[in-house]
Amino acid sequence: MPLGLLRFAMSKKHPEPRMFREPDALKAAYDVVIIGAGGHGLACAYYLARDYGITNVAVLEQGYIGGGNTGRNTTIVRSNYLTPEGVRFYDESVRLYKDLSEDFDLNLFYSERGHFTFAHTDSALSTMRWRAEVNKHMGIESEVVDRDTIQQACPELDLDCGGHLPVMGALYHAPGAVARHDAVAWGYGRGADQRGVEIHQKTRVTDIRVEGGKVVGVETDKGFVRTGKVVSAVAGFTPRITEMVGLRTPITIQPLQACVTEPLKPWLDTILVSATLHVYVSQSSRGELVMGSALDPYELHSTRSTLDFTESLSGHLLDMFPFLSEIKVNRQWAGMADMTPDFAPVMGRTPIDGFYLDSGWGTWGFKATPVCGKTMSYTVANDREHELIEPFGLSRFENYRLVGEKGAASVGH
Ligand code: PYC
Repeated sequence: MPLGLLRFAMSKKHPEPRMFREPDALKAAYDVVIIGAGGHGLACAYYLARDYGITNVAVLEQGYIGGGNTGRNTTIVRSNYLTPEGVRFYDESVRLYKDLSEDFDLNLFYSERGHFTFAHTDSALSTMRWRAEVNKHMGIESEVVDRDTIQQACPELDLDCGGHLPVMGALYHAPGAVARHDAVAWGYGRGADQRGVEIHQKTRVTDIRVEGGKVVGVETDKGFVRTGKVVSAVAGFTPRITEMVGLRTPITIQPLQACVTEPLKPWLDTILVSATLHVYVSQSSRGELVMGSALDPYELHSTRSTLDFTESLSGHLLDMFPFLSEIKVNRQWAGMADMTPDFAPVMGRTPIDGFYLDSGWGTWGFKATPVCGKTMSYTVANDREHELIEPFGLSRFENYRLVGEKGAASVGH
């Protein structure tokens, strides 16, 4: 490294501003406490401060910013869902994502790639048609395409998948995109911090105090803080938080694993999903193939990775792209997916006054980040559900008003 550059780097004359302050001790009281400094919690804090002027907010994080599911996904953004409720909700998220880099003045590497979900059977093709019709009806760009169109978009693909499960067609969704996941959390964190929100990392919530059916504060490993409003945005830790307030939900936790290969020259510029082969894959701006598969088929509160996952995913990837057989897998990881019976989220107020849930993300929390921030901040500020999240209340499980979204999962779970 040239000496001049090293001297510049070490000099105190040009300090690089840090992205966030590190606040000292917790204050005695906040207007709102948000549990979880992932994308969702930070987005809620950001919009509370920016849109409602509510800045006396603490975001409490047991680990570090974006270290949970925000940093443990495959960064896909899309809105080609199955139910009108889901389509409307995720479409707003896609709309917000498009402007986010400019909004933050931070490059999120938001990259529209087009998203193909393959159908290998007649019944899968009819679900794709169903989704395409719902999508088009709601103004979303989605259409069923034939084999030639897929082959043109990705000449490297073996459409017959080694003769095992030929691709018959696909649902094509032009706005499908990828973005840099950790930068999404940093952007929201920095924006919230600049507006006065405190982000306390390495601060664990140990209990939530409820008196007379109302939240009055949270216990943490750094002391008690008073607050009348607590937002839980902790994905895979949701059952631990809801237990603190004595709330029962049908949320269960299952690991969702993913991995990346060594970097390759750019060759894959679309996002490809095969529900039947349990594969989704895209190429990152660094050249790595980012890929994942179905949920681990059991309940487990853990982020351990398994060889079994990598072996089976690699086998299926090779059905699609035999020429990748010499490529190395560089890293793998797991998130803890908070699953609901109908694959729709659980959002909004709860029977405990002042306790709000942003949960039930299953396998699509990352793509919902901006719309969650917008709708949860509205709900907390106004004590009334934002209209986009009205269908996703916890009470739907008692009232038999489920929002069946399983057919929109990338892969069969
Ligand atoms: O729903 O697009 C998706 C997805 C990709 C990875 C996990 N879920």
